Amino acid sequence: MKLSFRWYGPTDSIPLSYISQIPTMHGVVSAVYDVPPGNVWSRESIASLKEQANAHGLAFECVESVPVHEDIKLGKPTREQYLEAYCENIRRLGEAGVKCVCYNFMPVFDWLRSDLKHPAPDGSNSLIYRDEQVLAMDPRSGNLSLPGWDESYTKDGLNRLLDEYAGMTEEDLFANLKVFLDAVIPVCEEADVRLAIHPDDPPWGIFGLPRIITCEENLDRLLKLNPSVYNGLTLCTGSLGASRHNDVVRLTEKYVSQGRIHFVHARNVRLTGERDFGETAHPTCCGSLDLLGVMKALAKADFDGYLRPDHGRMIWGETGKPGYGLYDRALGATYLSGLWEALTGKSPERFTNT
Ligand code: DNO
Repeated sequence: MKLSFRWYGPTDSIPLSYISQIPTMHGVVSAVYDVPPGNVWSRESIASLKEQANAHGLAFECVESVPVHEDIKLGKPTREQYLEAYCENIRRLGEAGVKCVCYNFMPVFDWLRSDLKHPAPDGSNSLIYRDEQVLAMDPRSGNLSLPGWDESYTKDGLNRLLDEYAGMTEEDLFANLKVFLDAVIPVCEEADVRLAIHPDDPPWGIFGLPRIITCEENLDRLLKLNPSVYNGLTLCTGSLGASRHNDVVRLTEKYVSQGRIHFVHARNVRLTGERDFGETAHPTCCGSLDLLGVMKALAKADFDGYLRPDHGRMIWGETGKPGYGLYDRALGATYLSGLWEALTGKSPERFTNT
C-alpha cells in the first residue's frame, strides 16, 4: 500500500514540506487544475508537479482527476476530440511516471453536500448531507454554490447543460461510459496507467440527473464493460458507504481480490437517516463504517495500490478548503498507516526517488 495525500498544487494552502512530515507518506495525489476539462495538459505542467513533489521526497504517481468532458458523458458527436485529448493526457502522464488516474462519470455535478461546516459538540466541524435540503435547492436558480463541482458555469451555461441531459437514462450513461472506456483503456494499457473510476457521491441520482456508479450491481456492470484490469476502481469508502445498501467491507474484499481496486479513498461517515449522513474522524468507532474491516481486506490481498485519507474534519481551529485541511487528514493518515503495520507487519511502502 502506498499512502498518499491530496495536494491541490502550488496554490494549496498546505505546503509539500508539511505533507512530507506526515510519517510513512509515499506521495501526493494531484492534477493540473488550470486547464479546462477536455484540453490537453502541457508536459511542462505535469513535469513541474512531479519535480515539486520529488524535491520533497514525495512521489507523484497518482492523478485525481483527469475530468471527463460533459460531451463524452452526453454522447455527443463532438466527443471524439475530447476522447482524443483524454488519451493524449494518459500518454503524457504515463511518460511522466504516473501509474493511476482517478476520474468520475457523474453528469454535471461532482460530490455534493448540504452543509460544509456542521458543528460537532467537540468544537470541530465537518461536511454533512441532508437529502431534504439538497432536494429543496434549485440548480437552475443561478445561485447554487456547492463545493467540489465546477463553479465556472454561468447560470445560462448550467441551464443549457441540464437541458441537454433531460431524458437521459442510466442505460444511456452506461452506453456512453462504454464508448469512453473502449477508447481510453487500450491507451492506458500501452502507457501502463490504471484508470480508477470514483463512485458517485452521494450514490444516488440528484436533480433528475442519472448516476450509475452507486452499488455492487452497477460496479460489476462497469467492470464488465471493459474487462481489462486497467479498467478499475477508486474504492471510496465514504461515497459507497453513504448508502446502507452497500457493505463496504464486502465490496473491498470482492474487488481487491479481482485486482480491480487501484486507489482507495478512506474515510468514515455516520449514517443519520436513509439518505442523510455526516462525515466523521477516520477511526471505526467514530462513524458507521468499519475502516478496520476495509484495511483488513486490503491487507489480506496485499494491496499495492494507492490509498489516501479522504475528507477530514476541521479541528484545532484550522480553516481552509472544506474536507481538505491538514490536521484531521494527517491524523487519518497515521491511523491508516498504523492499522496497515499492525495487519501486515510492515509499514506502507516508501518512495525512493531514483
Ligand atoms: C471529493 C473527491 C471527488 C473526486 C472526484 C474524482 O472530495 O473525492 O471530487 O476527486 O469525484 O473525479
